[in-house]
Amino acid sequence: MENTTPAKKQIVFSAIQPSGSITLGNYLGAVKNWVKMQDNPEYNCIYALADLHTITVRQDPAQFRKNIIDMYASIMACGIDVEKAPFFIQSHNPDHAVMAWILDCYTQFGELSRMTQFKDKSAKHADNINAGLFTYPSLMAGDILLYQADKVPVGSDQMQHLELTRDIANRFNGIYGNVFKIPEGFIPKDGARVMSLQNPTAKMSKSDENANSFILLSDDDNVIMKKFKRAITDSEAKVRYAEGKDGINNLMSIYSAVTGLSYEQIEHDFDGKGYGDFKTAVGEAVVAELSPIRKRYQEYVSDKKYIEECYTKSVEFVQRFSHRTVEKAMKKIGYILPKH
Ligand code: ATP
Ligand code: LTN
Repeated sequence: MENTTPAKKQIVFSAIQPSGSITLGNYLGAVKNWVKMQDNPEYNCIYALADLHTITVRQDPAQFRKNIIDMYASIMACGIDVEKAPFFIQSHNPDHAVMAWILDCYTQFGELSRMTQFKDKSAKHADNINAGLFTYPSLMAGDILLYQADKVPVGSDQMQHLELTRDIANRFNGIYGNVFKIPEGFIPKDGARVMSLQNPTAKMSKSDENANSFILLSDDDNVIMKKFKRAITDSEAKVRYAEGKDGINNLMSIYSAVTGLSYEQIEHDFDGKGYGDFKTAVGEAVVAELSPIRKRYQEYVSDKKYIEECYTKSVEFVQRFSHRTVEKAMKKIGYILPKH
């Protein structure tokens, strides 16, 4: 792995939960940027599968195991190359659990109570509002702070967690001196919040009950085209970006994120055409982007040995950075460390 000089380059860290298949929202909001940043020589990137976070919602063991491998293979298929950016499994590095506990003790009950993801998920899983669901943000803060990350590419729904991460880090630094780098979010211009195709005022989410509301990376070309054709729009029948046209705005934002075309260009190209033509164009652009990923996924997922090699090598690489931060924080707090 090349990135052995983290001091000079900016450090990028991000993670995704293995809670099911990747949606177009996850891809455009986060993973597409992971790949871009990995290929940019200004950055040293570290990525993780946040499987410790996932058990805040009860998981079936066999399905969970499968999701971890599937998600790992899917992210690799999106273009992550562990030779450029280590991609490890969070539970393989115990420093995350240690740092989460430490940060729990520097995070206030009131702060955690205000997190919208906590409120949403407790409403959705009212029979299992466990302590982990509540302290989820300090585990996430630990993920980021352990690697002294400068930038964190995420979708806009994670900004609140990122703000809390900054507050916790500033609080800790305020007491003990400069222990943690203060990270910044990195939100894409288009695709930061991909909306449901069936209810464009709500976020596209893989846990939505209506399968027509989301696109999965595993959907085949026909399914993708069908889902776009059924997407909810308005009655104006004019392709333009405007307040109140949530369905069309969402489709334009997806189209722009995938093709790189500006809204003006899209409006110009579809001037005089109806929504049917536009939906077909969006569907085709998404198919062109996702179908090579689906093919690569098939190759990776059937090569368990290669995947194993990638995550093992990755965790070995990142641990020396995370361990340095844990020891630094522990010493500042007053802990006595073993002699090595
Ligand atoms: P769930 O639906 O189970 O709550 P999720 O689809 O929100 O999960 P996460 O694993 O929580 O997925 O998120 C992974 C990354 O994808 C995060 O960076 C998040 O901000 C981003 N993301 C999730 N949904 C969207 C979306 N609709 N648009 C843009 N980015 C998104
Ligand atoms: N909470 C994030 C996943 C996540 C994460 C992180 C993202 C866990 N740890 C660290 C960025 C940095 C989510 O996507 N729901």
